[in-house]
Amino acid sequence: MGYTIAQKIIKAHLLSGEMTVGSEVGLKIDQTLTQDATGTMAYLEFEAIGVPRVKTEKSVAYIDHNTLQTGFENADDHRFIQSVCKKHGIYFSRPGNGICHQVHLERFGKPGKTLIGSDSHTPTGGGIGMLAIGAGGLDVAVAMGGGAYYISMPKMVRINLSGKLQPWVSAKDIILEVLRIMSVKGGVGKIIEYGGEGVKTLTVPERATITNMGAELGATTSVFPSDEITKSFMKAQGREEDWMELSADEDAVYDEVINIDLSALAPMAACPHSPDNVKTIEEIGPQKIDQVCIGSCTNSSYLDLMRVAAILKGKTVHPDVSLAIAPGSKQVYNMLAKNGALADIIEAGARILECACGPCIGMGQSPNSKGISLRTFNRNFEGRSGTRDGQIYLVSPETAAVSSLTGVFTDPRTLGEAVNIPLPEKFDYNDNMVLAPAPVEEMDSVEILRGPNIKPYPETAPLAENINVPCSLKVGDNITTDHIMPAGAKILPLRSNIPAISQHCFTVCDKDFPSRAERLGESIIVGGVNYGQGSSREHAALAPLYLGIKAVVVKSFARIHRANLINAGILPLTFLNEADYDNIKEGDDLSLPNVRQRIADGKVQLLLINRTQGKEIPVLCELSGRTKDIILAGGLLDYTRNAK
Ligand code: MIC
Ligand code: SF4
Repeated sequence: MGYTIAQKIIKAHLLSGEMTVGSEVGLKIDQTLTQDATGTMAYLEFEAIGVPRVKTEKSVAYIDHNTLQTGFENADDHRFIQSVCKKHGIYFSRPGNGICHQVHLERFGKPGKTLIGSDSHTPTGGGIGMLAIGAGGLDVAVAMGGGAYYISMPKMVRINLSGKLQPWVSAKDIILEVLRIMSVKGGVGKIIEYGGEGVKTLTVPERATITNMGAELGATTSVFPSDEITKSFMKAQGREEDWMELSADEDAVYDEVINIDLSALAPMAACPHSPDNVKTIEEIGPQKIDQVCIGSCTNSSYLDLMRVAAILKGKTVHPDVSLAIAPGSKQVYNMLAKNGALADIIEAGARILECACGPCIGMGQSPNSKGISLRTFNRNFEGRSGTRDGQIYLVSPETAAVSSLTGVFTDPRTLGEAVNIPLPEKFDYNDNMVLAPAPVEEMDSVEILRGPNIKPYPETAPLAENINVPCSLKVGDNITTDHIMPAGAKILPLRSNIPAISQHCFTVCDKDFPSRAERLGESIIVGGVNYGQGSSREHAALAPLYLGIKAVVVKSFARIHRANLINAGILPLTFLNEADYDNIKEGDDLSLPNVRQRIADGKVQLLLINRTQGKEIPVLCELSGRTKDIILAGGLLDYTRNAK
């Protein structure tokens, strides 16, 4: 039996476990990336692990999220990360160099290698045939220290692409179609591989748009083959020697196959407030819009922005629309500046931002009240834009650009004949904004620079014998990490300060939650399906840890968040019978008797007693040998320290 692309990479990196679906596999990690909003914590954790020099082939730290710098906090974090990188062997991509996923694809990613990143959109690297996975900061810290990264062996999904996109229909429309078919939880426990004749019609930046937004399916990762198209992209980046061919075997077996005819696709939008709430632009109709934002790690490549510039050239943005554009990297920005496309964009009236995440994470450009904003980004969760009642639609750069001119939702196919924008034979690359670490012999003299807002990792304790605590919060289905630990310009500066940021935990759902949890001392949270979807931010586990959350009981979890809860020593429990969700109310007194002993004995089923309602609720605590030991120890940091 042949192997899929992902199975080939996993096999070549397998340190422990067997490649049977659902069983835990430990992988050797070749590369890591961090960004600044998760990076400070990840490097504090790396320091706590105590390994002097990273053991990966390449580790890169990017500064791209917290670049508004409305106070000293972010600048201090940047300086801290820069000094850690210099000392411990990590490359440092300076603020201004671009968004981690875009830059990593351009300059560092390699087909056939493994990459984990403390950001959920790390699978962007799958666009060049990497096995690139989003993870919590602590998992990245452990991998930098030479430890394995563990996943449960995913199912394999093959998406066969046939035909060719019509003019003005875009790679974004392909992934929106996949989201329409599979939903935001359809990819959980799966790796999505693309194949078929249609793959040959897609350039690397287009493939990367698709693998990037595979994160919104809840998938472990997404991957394209590495072929001649990949080779010419890497050659144009001056990195031909980093290329290798990689494709699935003819007789590879997939658990699920989906067929998509590219020629049948139309421009689409993910409507508020979920990336899988997909409609065609035609179905939405010519509704008035207020704002357009173009950029983010999904759609900010040279190709995307050249298409946007071609649409805007010689025109003026509609008087009722604000258009903001953030190129994905310095390379892209610079090339647009040199070839005149930037002038076309400026001339049309766009508001040009620095190359960073910006509005995607609510760092500026929040829309007006009830404002309809078309964005080329990947997430439209409620409130994420910084405007609580903002109506965010996720669209392609082509749909965004043409709509910014007309002031209403507009199908870009109305533009008529397509413009042909070939990828350059040579990108204008220059790594002058990437700082190499100090040589080993100088590392001891590098001083780590810590600002006053940088606080230590919260206190942990080994799992207690019994848990007798109330339910402090009950939430519904599809709770995102943006609900649990909101981001945005006001809260992001607190990412290095868990006591302070925890005061914002769950305030989107219930503004009194932090004070109530603190008053109760210790408590349990109850939730519905796909709890914790979205970001990899471990703050969505560390803030609850700080607020005394001992367990989270839900119908089902999103992958990265579940791993982050375990890493933080919080019990991730699922209802054996989903209907029992109705048997707990906020404020009920709950018990998990003999919980430590039962988990130590390897019991999967535990008893949750609702003492207020006098009900016994069976719950599942599915842990492997390793994750069991992590939970017993009180989290991955203690487990790793104890193992030393
Ligand atoms: C996001 O898009 O939600 C983020 C901000 O990039 C997060 C990381 C974070 O919260 O810092 C992610 O996707 O993991
Ligand atoms: Fe940055 Fe947005 Fe991409 Fe997250 S999704 S890495 S915030 S651009």
